[in-house]
Amino acid sequence: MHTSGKFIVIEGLEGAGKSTAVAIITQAICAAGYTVVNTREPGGTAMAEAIRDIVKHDWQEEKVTVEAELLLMYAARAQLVQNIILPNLKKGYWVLGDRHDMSSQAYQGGGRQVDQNMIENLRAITLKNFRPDFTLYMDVEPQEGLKRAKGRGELDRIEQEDLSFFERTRKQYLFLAEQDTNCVVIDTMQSMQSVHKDVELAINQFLEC
Ligand code: Z5A
Repeated sequence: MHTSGKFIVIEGLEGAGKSTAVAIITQAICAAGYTVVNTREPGGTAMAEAIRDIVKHDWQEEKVTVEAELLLMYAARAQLVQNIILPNLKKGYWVLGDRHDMSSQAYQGGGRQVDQNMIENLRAITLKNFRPDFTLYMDVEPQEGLKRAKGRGELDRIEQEDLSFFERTRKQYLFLAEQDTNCVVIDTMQSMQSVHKDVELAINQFLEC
């Protein structure tokens, strides 16, 4: 499918500061004269939001299997890409995603240690060759990210995983970011002010290209 808008994605562990980065980038893209459509994953359509509730929910005695979690992430993504992302890109709008496929590769591939071939097959079915034009990976040490997330209130099912899960997820994120020439890593262990500056610099450099 031919698209004329750009697809930008913010990635990172919980508490990395994605929400703030989304606000800064939205403002920068609007200032450059483009219309921005914001999405989040899992979620962003009525059905995908229902899936979000399911995956974030704690089912107590019923164990959520690694396979069910993985398939639900891709089901939500299929709904969002086909109903929202691609049609808006085709109209020439820019789409700013709070998480996308890199999350599945990092959380399910790294954290849950799902076989890479299984993820590749689901990617091929769901996304074909569709990829973000630009990704900002907000890097945070898991302990610090979880501390920030806890400061905001109750932790959901995935956030309750042990530290080693988030360490594997971060390691995979860093590996993926290094392989991706369209990805910039932002160090979010700095002050909020320095993080803001780095995010602004990264988006402005992309806008100038
Ligand atoms: N998931 C998955 O497993 N597979 C997939 O394919 C996809 C997702 C798509 C979605 O949860 C969950 O689904 C997520 C991954 C999984 N689960 N986990 N665990 P979500 O969307 O509800 O949660 P999130 O994406 O992790 O959002 P978050 O916790 O809100 O993170 P954030 O947006 O990066 O954080 P924030 O709200 O911007 O900042 C958190 C707090 O930290 C806030 O009070 C800030 O003021 C503070 N903060 C931020 N930056 C700083 C700095 N630099 N210094 C000090 N304090 C700071």
